[in-house]
Amino acid sequence: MNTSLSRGCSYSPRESFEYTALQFAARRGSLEQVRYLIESGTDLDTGPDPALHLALRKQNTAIAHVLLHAGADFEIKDSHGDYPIHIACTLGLLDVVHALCALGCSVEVLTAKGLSPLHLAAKNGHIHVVRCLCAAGCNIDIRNSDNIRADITALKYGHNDIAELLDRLRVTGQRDTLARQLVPTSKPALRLNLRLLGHCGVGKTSLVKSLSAGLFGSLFRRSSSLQSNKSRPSSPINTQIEMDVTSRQNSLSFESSGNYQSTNGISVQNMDISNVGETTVWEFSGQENYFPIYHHFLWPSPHSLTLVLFSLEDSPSIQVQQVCFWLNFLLARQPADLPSSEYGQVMLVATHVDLTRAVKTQNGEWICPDAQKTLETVRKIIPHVPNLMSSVVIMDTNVPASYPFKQLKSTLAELKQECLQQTVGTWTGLLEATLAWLNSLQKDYEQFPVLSRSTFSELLRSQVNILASDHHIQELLQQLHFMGEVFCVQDLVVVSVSWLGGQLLGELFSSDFFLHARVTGVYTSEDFQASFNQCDALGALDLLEALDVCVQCDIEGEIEYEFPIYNHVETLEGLWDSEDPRYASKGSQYGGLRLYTPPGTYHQFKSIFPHIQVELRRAILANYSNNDSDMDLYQWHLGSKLCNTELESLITLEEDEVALQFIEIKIRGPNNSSQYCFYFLEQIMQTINHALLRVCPGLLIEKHVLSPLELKRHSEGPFCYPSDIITTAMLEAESTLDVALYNPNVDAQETIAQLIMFSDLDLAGNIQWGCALRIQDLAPPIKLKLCGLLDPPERHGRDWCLLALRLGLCQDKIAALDSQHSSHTMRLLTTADCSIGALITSLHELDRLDAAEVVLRSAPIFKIIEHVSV
Ligand SMILES: Nc1nc2c(ncn2[C@@H]2O[C@H](COP(=O)(O)OP(=O)(O)O)[C@@H](O)[C@H]2O)c(=O)[nH]1
Ligand SMILES: [Mg+2]
Repeated sequence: MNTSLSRGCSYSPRESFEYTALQFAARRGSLEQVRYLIESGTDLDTGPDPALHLALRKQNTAIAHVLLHAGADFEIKDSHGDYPIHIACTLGLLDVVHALCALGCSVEVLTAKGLSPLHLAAKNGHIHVVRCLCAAGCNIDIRNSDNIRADITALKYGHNDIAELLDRLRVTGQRDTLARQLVPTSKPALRLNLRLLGHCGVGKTSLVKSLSAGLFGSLFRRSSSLQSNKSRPSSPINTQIEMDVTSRQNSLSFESSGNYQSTNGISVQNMDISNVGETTVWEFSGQENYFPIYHHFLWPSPHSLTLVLFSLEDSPSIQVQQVCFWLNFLLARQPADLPSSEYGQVMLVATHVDLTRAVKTQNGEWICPDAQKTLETVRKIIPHVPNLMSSVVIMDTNVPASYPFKQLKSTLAELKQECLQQTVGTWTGLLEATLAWLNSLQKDYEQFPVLSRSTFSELLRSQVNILASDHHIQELLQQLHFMGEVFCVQDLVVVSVSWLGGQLLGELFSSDFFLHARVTGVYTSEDFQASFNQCDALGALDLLEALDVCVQCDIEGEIEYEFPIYNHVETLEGLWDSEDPRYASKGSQYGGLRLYTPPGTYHQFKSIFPHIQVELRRAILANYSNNDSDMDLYQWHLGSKLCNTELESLITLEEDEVALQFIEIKIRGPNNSSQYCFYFLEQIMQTINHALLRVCPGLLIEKHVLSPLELKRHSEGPFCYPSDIITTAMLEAESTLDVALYNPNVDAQETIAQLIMFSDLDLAGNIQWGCALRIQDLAPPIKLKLCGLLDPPERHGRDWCLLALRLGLCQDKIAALDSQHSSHTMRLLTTADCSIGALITSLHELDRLDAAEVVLRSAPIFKIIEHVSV
């Protein structure tokens, strides 16, 4: 350090010329340098103004933390006579005050001017700091050298809230009790979540009722159920039907016929199950209308048991289809890259066994090999469901206290035992007090149990614990959310989850409401109030917007809400006019994609498409606010048309002959618009991906490419190149740009440049082809699927281990992948340094065509390396 230079430019020589390098760095805010100096063993506390004090005066809190962590002395004064706690309290540096208190710093020392930390915080209006000091046990009656208490100081400076806080603590004498509430105890805060999924009529509600019924109730339940059996909507008893997956491939009917009362929305109940304890039970209706909101409630939780119910009255193929649907649905809604311990358990439950020819053993266990067979078939089709239990519970859901219910309860009890350890030390008195308080809060907000986070905090502080910091409250809300006691979304806290799932969403997504909803799906708040008068419309609309169900649009000064789920406007003719002169010339551009879910997964897009429409609308609104008002979006039932000056695109949800759903995206532009088209398509894909990530981060998506030649000719049913064909061809070609694929519809070849780049070879420089990308670029769901295939030992040893050898990993590295706690394949895929092309080749060489196909179908075809905005 050039001392003469710093002396020359320093305005107060007393403060600078004797500084060490650490003091300079701390003052200037060079975190890296501070770290380096600490590592090199420099003295931390050189005075008279130590580095810690200097960093704090400049509010360089990150540096202050590093210094404290490194052991800087926090009980020394600087040249002004201040301790670090004084500076932090004056400036309101809550994190630092917190850290100092945690380190046991004395909080009652006076400054040279005779002020205590509490006085400094009170004088400067830092209520968060005041709370922190009080929680840390600081004497609230402490007086300054003029014999004045801090609450009086606060009043003098106009900080009435602080004065009130201190006053209340003093008057009630509860300070110590409240402070103790904030400290975690050694108790676990564990509430299991039991989730029930399954088609309508499989017995979810009955199971929940039986679970909660006592012995007396159970006798009554049996007799009531006997009368209702005949009304169950189902196919005839026929377990003899052959597994016929082709003819009834997609007979996944979500109808709830029959005259039993199907559950609306999500029914949420808190139950105290014997031998298990408090459990939140979530029944998800099997009615399709409700599926678009389930992702909000199916987050991965290690403390959950998810039951997938199916009825043994249905044919085996229907059983398998339904179970596969629900497992895929669940997998799609959870991020795919968590350690398996984060997902909770999944178990199949076969119901209606009393209506089959199955028999019971002496202890009441049903013997029904068909149920186990369903599970085995499902495991073959979806081998990558984390924590899917290897046995099925077989039951008559209407007989509580029977053997299968004991089985279910003991599974829950075991899960609880496993989770206890992880949650030990998370219970606080604050949580306990809040749980007790929630009842009265729900009563106060009975009409509309939704609060903003700030109102919740305010009430909690005034009615439960005035010392709770923002951080305490945030943590508390998270705990309550995972327990199912409240539901937090964005800035809102719903304090009655059963109201949210049953009354609000149950009603608004019911088929009855759909039937009478506005065809356009567009409501003003008055319209909405008129069709839904159970609660305040504006409040409900805010909540629905936070749940991504609707988008608020400002149409020339009038506020309207667009609900794509209600939109039942039919497709207009002429939306994609083949005669439009702009797109009829020889040089006009056409291109498009189809998004599929992998073979064997059905019906996954329907509940997601409205979210894509919400996201498209938001993208347009964002563009409007950027003054780029050339964008236009028109939406109808399961379709959207997005236009950008000269370009047009059509985004629709379609179904093919075998009822396979896919999303189709078509783009067109006039002469010389290839680059624009390419980036426009990319932009739309980003918007769609955004919705997909939000709703179903675990869904595996395949991108197939539509024939540009046929799109341009407006052929009916243009040829669509499957992604695996494209990737295989790219892998085999000398150079990717040489790839040309055969289109049987027109008996001609189309080149990769035509398929991907709107024939513009200049774009090649902005693209990196899929096979050359690293395996880390594979989406998490692909990796999870590969884990399902490659983790289990294989007869000829062709598993993750041989793959690792092929990919060139040395013995040491392979040994390092071996761990009991997570998937070997996942570790291999996150650590190995190889390209996607090399992975496919290795899998082929190993003769693991199953795994190779997964990668071929779902790996990205290309990635853009240079973004251009259009
Ligand atoms: N015989 C018999 N009937 C059942 C069983 N489970 C449900 N049911 C009947 O099937 C109908 C639909 O049941 P419910 O629990 O409401 O189905 P959910 O739509 O899955 O909630 C009701 O009439 C039930 O009594 C079962 O295991 N055996
Ligand atoms: Mg039900």
